[in-house]
Amino acid sequence: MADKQTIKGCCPLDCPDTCAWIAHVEDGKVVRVTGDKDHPFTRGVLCAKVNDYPARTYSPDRLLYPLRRAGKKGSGQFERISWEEAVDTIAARFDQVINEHGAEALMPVTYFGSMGAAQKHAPMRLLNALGASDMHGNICGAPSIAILGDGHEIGFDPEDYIHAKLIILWGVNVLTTGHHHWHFLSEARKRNGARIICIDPRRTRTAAQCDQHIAIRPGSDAALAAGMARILFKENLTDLDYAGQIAHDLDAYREQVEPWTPERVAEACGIEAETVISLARDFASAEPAMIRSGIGPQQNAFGESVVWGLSALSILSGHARSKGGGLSIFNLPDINLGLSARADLKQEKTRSLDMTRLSEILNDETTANPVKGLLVWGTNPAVVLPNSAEIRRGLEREDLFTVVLEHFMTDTARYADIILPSTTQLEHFDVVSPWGHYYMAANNPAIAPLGESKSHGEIMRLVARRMGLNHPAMQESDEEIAAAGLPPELPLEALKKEGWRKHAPAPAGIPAPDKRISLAGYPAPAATPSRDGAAADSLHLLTPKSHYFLNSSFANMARQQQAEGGPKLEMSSEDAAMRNLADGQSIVIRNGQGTLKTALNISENIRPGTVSLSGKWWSSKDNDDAVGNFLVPSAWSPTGQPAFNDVLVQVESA
Ligand SMILES: Nc1nc2c(c(=O)[nH]1)N[C@H]1C(S)=C(S)[C@@H](COP(=O)(O)OP(=O)(O)OC[C@H]3O[C@@H](n4cnc5c(=O)[nH]c(N)nc54)[C@H](O)[C@@H]3O)O[C@H]1N2
Ligand SMILES: Nc1nc2c(c(=O)[nH]1)N[C@H]1C(S)=C(S)[C@@H](COP(=O)(O)OP(=O)(O)OC[C@H]3O[C@@H](n4cnc5c(=O)[nH]c(N)nc54)[C@H](O)[C@@H]3O)O[C@H]1N2
Ligand code: SF4
Ligand SMILES: [Mo]
Repeated sequence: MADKQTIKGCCPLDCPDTCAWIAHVEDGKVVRVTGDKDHPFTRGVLCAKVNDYPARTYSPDRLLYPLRRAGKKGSGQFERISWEEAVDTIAARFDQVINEHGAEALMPVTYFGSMGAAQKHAPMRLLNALGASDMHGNICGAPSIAILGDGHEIGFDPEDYIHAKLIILWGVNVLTTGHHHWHFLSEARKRNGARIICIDPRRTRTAAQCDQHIAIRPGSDAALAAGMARILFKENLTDLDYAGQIAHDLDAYREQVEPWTPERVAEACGIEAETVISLARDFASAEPAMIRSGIGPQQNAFGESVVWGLSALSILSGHARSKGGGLSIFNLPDINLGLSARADLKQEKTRSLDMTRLSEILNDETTANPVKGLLVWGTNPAVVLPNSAEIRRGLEREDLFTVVLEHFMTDTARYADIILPSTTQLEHFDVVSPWGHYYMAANNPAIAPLGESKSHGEIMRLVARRMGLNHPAMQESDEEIAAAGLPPELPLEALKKEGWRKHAPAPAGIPAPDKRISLAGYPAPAATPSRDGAAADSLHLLTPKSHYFLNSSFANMARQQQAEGGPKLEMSSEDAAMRNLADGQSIVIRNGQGTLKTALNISENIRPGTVSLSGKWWSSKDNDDAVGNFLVPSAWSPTGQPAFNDVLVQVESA
């Protein structure tokens, strides 16, 4: 008889849903993972990306041994070495960088490949103790982080979606990017007859399930929000009593939106004036209405104008004060797992580098203190950052010593000097804090690490010991590292045993008069700057999330690749006819930044003038180099969001 066990764990990926899973172990092998039936979001199902997660863990392509570069950077040629040799090399090279250039010449490059506190933050503990440069910047939703910092409410308990009477899905593809939220939206439909309206240049999987789809021109959402606010003011559809208690500049805001007549909005957004008017009225009259917004509309040169505009609608209408009303972008438990990184270990304040500007950081030859050593983990910058060609050029530098912690030979790992094999979520302990609901989750390891893979906590401990760092924090266990940010009311032991526990933040309430916020900070832009001087036949390129990949994760997995069906550019039949292009044919997408070759997919699901290349494909897999970020120039919004969705291209037959 097989020895069977079930282990409570959770998905580590950068996704709003943070599912709780059960790992089914038979004779020491995970045979499957299933969603936890009792978890209020997971409800027994994972998703199209993750439901075969053991295939990732047991993949024949998995990196299981330390590797040293044995060819040109980027060539992917490596040789196996022992852990001892790998750790010795890293310690010696980091020491050399510190002695010759100072510790700030070491730079962390990390994102949310794993959102687990230990996987995400343990390596930072090492760099903090060494006095390396700090890292900041957000490649995902910088405007949302900025507006949070300014005191706006951009989240509420998504379990309250069921109370909404009208739901606007504003630039979010829920059924692909966080499908467990759909349950609560459709519950609102069932209970209250709530209408669901989707605003997206593409007719997505989500838009197809909505009652109304407004195929807006990309980059014009702030104009629509301003136009709606103008109607709210004009038709007395505002809750000025409430709004005045929240914001201090209602008059300035009213003036700011005054020029946005329905006709002008219609022109900017490529929609009907009637649509603007009815949307504003429907939104105002529902009791309550909610807006759930995603990341797509923020990823342009003025993402702040979008999130500030949506927050203004939530406040002016008064919906923010009702259960199930208001704005939902990030729904965050009030917990700071970042404490696991132990910033307090730094002896002195160090400079902080913006990871979204990695191409500049690596290639700037004039800087007084260039980066000479990189520690990369939980991210694939050669694929996910703008200006991919320049990122790769920077990573090729012979004087740069790069260490990458990875599961697979990603495009980034190919540029490493040393690659260390990381454990997957089935092989280590961790704690995950979600960004789309309030259920904290623990991940118990289901099996021992495969091959010679190690958790990031273990890697930190090894290198720290070798480098003579003897602060007790440098030898804490993974569980201790993961628990560093847990509050007393959420003890680690309880979380481990129960698997997950809700930890909602306290309600925001009405601020003191001198703490009121501003609505008028980021006006809607009068015109889209990237269109100035653009050729008449330019198309607006979007690079949204794909259904079967999680950013660039899983783009190397056979099942997910097959389901995704290969990289293809989605284009309207109108645009294809103008260019004499046929469905399925090979095409070239180009702009001043770069050139890509893909297949063409003629589709009625995208508005004319806009094209879309979904999925973060790798160039090291046979897929025509369809790395969208070869076409994305270095451009940022005012608070530092890379403008991934603010790109113009030309398309022609290959
Ligand atoms: N399957 C899957 N799920 C994921 C991810 C994944 O890669 N794959 N990634 C995860 C991550 S990191 C994140 S941040 C979330 C993101 O979740 P979402 O925000 O839902 O994802 P995106 O595809 O970036 O953008 C959503 C939609 O915005 C639209 N859009 C683009 N530009 C504009 C615009 O100017 N205006 C409007 N109104 N719409 C616009 C796109 O067409 C797209 O359908 O998803 C998470 N979940
Ligand atoms: N053009 C364009 N660019 C984009 C976006 C877009 O929509 N369009 N989306 C942006 C957004 S929203 C985001 S969030 C970023 C995402 O960018 P990233 O955070 O870089 O996301 P991934 O591409 O999934 O890369 C994560 C890497 O971490 C690795 N990983 C996962 N778990 C572990 C672990 O436990 N240990 C180790 N060592 N590695 C692990 C995976 O193998 C993978 O290579 O991309 C951004 N870039
Ligand atoms: S990627 Fe998201 S939806 Fe899929 S299992 Fe992980 S948390 Fe759940
Ligand atoms: Mo993201």
